[in-house]
Amino acid sequence: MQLSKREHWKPKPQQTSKMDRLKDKFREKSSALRTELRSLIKEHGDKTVGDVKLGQVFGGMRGVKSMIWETSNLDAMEGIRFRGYTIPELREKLPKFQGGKEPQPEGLFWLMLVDEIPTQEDVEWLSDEWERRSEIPDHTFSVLNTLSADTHPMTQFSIAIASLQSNSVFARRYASGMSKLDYWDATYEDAMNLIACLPRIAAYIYRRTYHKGEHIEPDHSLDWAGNYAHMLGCSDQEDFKKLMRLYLTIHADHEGGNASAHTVHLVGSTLSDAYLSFASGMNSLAGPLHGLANQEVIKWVFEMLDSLGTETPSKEQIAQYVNDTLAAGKVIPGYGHAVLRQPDPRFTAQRIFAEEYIPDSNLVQTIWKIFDVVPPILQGLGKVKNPWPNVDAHSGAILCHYGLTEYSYYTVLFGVSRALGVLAALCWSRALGFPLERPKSVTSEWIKEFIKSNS
Ligand code: CMX
Repeated sequence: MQLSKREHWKPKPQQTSKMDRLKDKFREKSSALRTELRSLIKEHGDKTVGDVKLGQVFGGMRGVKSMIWETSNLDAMEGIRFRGYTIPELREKLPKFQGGKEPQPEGLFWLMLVDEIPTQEDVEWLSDEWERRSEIPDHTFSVLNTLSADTHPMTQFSIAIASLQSNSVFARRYASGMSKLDYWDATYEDAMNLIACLPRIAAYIYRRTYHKGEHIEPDHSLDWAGNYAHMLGCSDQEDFKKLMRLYLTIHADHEGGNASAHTVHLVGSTLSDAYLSFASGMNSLAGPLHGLANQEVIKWVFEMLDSLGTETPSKEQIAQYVNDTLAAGKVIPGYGHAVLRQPDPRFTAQRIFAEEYIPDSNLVQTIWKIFDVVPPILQGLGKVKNPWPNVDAHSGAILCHYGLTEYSYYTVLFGVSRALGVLAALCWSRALGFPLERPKSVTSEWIKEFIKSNS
């Protein structure tokens, strides 16, 4: 057989928009930074930015500076800043949907990608652009339909994302011989297309799993988050849409070292496209020490309420249940963090929302009582570095109020949001020409020899 006649995998060609104000801005900013960083690395590449201790080698690499992540930065005491802005600042400065109070995730994506607060018009453009790109291939729905309804929603989500990969612009252009300098362009197209498709896919998974496959058609007049809320079909729709705008903003990014972001970065460094990289990141988010903690929190709270036989437990009852959980050798879900050493501002943002919209909810009030009870108990153990609540401690109670009680689904919501940060960061990794990630591992034998020769 002739070489050229051999069967060769070719994804379908796709149309891309010629007028793209966000892409034009990204091109300009990223090419300037790329040039600047090249000369910075040439001149300062030998400087040391930190030492690695043996405890860090065994301890999950906490604090080891080893990656560039442009879109956000995490401070142990202050929490997350997205391009320098705290969550309260984002709530104030990012454009809102039709005069509402909550920021639109579109605005945060714009900010993370090009380091500028967008105008209202920019955000409307981006909403329309994602709407234009949101067509989902039939085979993705077919793939989902073949999965048994008891397949965990995160597994369904990951499979659906991987099934979209046949649309990858990056994979198609790479297969036909793309220049390295164009990697960012194809990645940008994939990131925009993938983000555009996520609400519909995620809502489809929810409705097929919990609502007998009775799907709700998208509402093309809505924004990205509002349309997702609409397709989920929860009660008190207007407030639920507001919640989703906030939720999908605050979960979007948490610098690069967290497990899901780092997974996307690592897999992406092999030049796997955005679909494969993001699906991998979602498999990482699905672990109970990471994103799945949002499901674990509310499950643990419901089990506590069932075992106490009340919907309004006292702080003393909660303290006893917390101690029992710890005595059984389990963690308190929603508490602790690998980096943070204060209450997570994402917890606080949700608390402020709940104080305004649903202060009388028994479940929400239980979350607030748990907040009063758990930190001193964890502190008393003497080993927990951060006794404070993280983002996952609050979300379930608010979602339950709006009728989204199926907690096995919660990590999918987190994942839809997380796409914004990790895919904006992947565009930067491609634009800045980051290489294949390949740290050094050592054996425990090597460590013992190292200690011997250094003592
Ligand atoms: N309940 C009980 N024990 C806890 C604890 C908690 N919430 N948080 C930490 N600890 C324990 C650890 O299990 C560890 O115990 P051992 O030494 O016996 O193994 C000890 O305290 C020291 O851990 P640490 O250094 O404080 O925490 P890590 O950086 O190792 O782990 C995290 C961080 C998030 C995995 C951990 O705090 C935890 O398991 N929390 C509960 C799960 C959770 O809420 N995860 C979501 C995090 C946010 C996210 O990524 O979405």
